[in-house]
Amino acid sequence: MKKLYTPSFLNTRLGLFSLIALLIWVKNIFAYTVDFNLRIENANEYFILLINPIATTFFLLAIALYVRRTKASYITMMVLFTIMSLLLFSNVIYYREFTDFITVNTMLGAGKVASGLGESAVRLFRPYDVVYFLDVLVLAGLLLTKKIKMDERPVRARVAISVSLLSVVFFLFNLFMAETARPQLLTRQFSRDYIVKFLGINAFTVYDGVTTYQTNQISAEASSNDLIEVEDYVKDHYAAPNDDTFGIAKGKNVIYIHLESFQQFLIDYKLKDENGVEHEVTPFLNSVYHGNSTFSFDNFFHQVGQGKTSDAETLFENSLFGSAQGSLFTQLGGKNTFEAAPNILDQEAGYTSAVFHGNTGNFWNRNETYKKLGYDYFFDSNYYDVNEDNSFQYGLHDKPFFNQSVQYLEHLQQPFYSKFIAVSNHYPYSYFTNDEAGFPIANTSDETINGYFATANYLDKAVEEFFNYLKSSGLYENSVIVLYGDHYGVSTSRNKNLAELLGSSKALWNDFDDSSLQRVPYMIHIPGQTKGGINHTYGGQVDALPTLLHLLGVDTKNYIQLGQDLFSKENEQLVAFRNGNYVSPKYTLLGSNIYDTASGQLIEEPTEEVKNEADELKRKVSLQLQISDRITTGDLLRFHTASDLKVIKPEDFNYKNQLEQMETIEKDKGNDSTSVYSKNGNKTTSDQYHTETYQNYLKSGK
Ligand code: GP9
Ligand code: MN
Repeated sequence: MKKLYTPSFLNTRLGLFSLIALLIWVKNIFAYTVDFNLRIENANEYFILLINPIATTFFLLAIALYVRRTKASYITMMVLFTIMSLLLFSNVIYYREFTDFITVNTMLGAGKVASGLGESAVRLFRPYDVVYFLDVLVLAGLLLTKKIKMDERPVRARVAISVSLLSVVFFLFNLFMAETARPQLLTRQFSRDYIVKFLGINAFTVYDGVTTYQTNQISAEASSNDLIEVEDYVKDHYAAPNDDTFGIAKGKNVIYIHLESFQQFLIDYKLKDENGVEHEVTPFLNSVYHGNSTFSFDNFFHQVGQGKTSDAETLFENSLFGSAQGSLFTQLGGKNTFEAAPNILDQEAGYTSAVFHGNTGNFWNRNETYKKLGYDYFFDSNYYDVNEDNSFQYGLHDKPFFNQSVQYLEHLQQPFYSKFIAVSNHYPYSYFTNDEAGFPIANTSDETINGYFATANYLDKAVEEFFNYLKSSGLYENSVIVLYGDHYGVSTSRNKNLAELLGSSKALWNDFDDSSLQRVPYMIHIPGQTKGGINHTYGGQVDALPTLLHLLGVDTKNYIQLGQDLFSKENEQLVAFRNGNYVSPKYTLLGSNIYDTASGQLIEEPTEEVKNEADELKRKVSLQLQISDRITTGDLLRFHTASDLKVIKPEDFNYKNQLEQMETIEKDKGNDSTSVYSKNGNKTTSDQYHTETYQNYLKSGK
């Protein structure tokens, strides 16, 4: 037999160390390209992806270099090699099922995950999976059979330290590159995909472990006594429903339409093109806004922090604020107990619930959080036909999104509580270059602002098409459709560039103008109602849940909610921003400056009386935010048994094969099935959906 030849460098500790590091790198890159779908946007991201396994691999593997005793050192090296390979491979398997990475919480609840994977875990294996562990076995074999000889000479301490230090330096370089490509990557915690894409699996796992530990620490110290103060606050702050509006939408389906990055100023806005011709940006939404079936609000503010969209969701679903830093969905969404809309409506009135969104499920940790909120179904990008042409970095474009959602929507049992998260009108508001192009582009020095109107117009058309479908399918009459903007689209730092388009100027623009622009639409459209109109009450997203529940005839007294029904006569009209500033009909507080809200003037020398009034409002706002933070960081709702809400078990929810799940329910219910599909004689309503591109729309001359 031919003698197996092993290159001599493998007989040194550093030689084997280098080979293992190389193998780990190769396997990571293999997983990135073959198994994970990380949506690489450009050459820079590609570069970061290529380098990201290096620092952590060297850092961890270097531990073996400090071990002087021969055998122990080799064993350490092989154990680390095995652990890193296993971590990668388990993520690969998990990803194939869940399109997500393994969190520390998932590991701790491994039994539950296994049950989520089902008996079918084996079907997740692929023949080529041998690449993930063959190298470990071969090296172990070569060492055991002494084909690779163990080097008796310890690695010099200086060398070991240098490797560790270099890997730290390299990690900092990696982090710097990542932060440049995706600012606030770690603080805002957008998605697990991003952290893996920019820092790699090892770093992701460590980071996730540290943050999980931190959040667990805080909630471990909390006790049911902490709830007393919260309950007192909620009781004092409760605003009783208004008899005129309580229950006017009772029993109706709820269809939330999340208007991405949509600010109030877009409503009724007309953009001038280069010839001075005015173009209404959102004609359809304007018609909804002004219609007498719509209760519209023109002093409604977003209250999000760094968690942006996810914070808006937290506010709307729970009437609680997002976290002071980062995203509550990401930090606590998979772990905390909530008293969220889907659970409340299920319990109080037998609602089915579903979210539709054309982005990957783990963005903002939605796939875990929605279960804890009690959402029966979550249709993420896995349920849509998403390709290069119909999507961008945040997922599927709005027209195909609404269109493709219908095939699932029609199978939901009514009444349902649903949410459609649109996304095309998202920074950087890139211009369409296909058949959707054509709406004028603004002409400012800021590219972001320039495209904002065209993407908003696209969203407007997408929503219109969806409304048309709702009408033709018969859903419309049985539903209340709530449209809201989640947060600003133009960030404060860019507002000066927007000033002229809003009839102001760079020179005149001030902080008060910035705060005024935090208005977002809030429109409650109730077909059949004629008493709608534009309501000037000051309110924020935290107020949406009690407002909606009261319209549906559900009293909110027993729940922990921090907002107030906007129709209530007791509403105090005080809007907290997440940073502690506020707006009220009388005063607006920005930092230490008090403005007169009506005139927008800074009150240069406030009298004692003004100061006291403004301070009192500040105290209330701080208290509301503090109470919210206490509830969320301490996970206090787990102690709130008075609400009698069902305790949610995430393992009861399965966001796989949801069409089959809904069809089974339809079959089981037979004639009692209330889905649109069943009502339509077991025929799809998808053919009632009509969509057209902007170019075709122009041609049709409508
Ligand atoms: C992504 C989308 C955008 O899925 O909801 O979130 P945002 O960046 O606006 O917070
Ligand atoms: Mn958003």
